[in-house]
Amino acid sequence: MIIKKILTLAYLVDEKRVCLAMKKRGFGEGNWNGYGGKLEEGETIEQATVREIKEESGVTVLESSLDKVALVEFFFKDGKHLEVHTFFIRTWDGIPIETEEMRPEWFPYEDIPYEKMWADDEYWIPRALRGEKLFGKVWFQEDGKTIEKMEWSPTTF
Ligand code: 6OG
Repeated sequence: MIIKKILTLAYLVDEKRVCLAMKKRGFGEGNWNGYGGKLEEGETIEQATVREIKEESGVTVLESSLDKVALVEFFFKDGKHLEVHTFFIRTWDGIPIETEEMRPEWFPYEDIPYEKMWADDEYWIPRALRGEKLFGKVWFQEDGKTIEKMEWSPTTF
């Protein structure tokens, strides 16, 4: 059965660094990632992005501060299909705190720990940090984490 899920993913960024969070539980546990999750009933993608970042990091973000940088579709062999809407945020209120789910840390652009992140990240994050907007499709192998094939194309949002 094909189950398509819509997810949000957002990164706090400044001119030199990205805030990543260590996922302490759930899908992607043990990986550094941005903040995000599933849409709740009736929510827009932007509303869900703002809510998730508040829940997971404590910071307050306005929808107008969301800069959409990528839309990536992931295909897994078990039929799971994810559509991940990804944003960079350069203006927010507060300081990211450790929560039940996430432990935040700031990384310089050149020191992003790609070896402890989802395998797709090293292909699109550097491009997004240089200002590109991307639409991607990523197919994973049976293990659910090794990339089988990918397609990336420039887009506009
Ligand atoms: P919950 O299901 O725990 O949120 N996510 C991914 N992020 C990257 N960079 N690569 C992937 O490759 C991803 N798959 C999911 C979306 C899961 C969070 O993890 C992100 C959500 O922010 C497959 O609520």
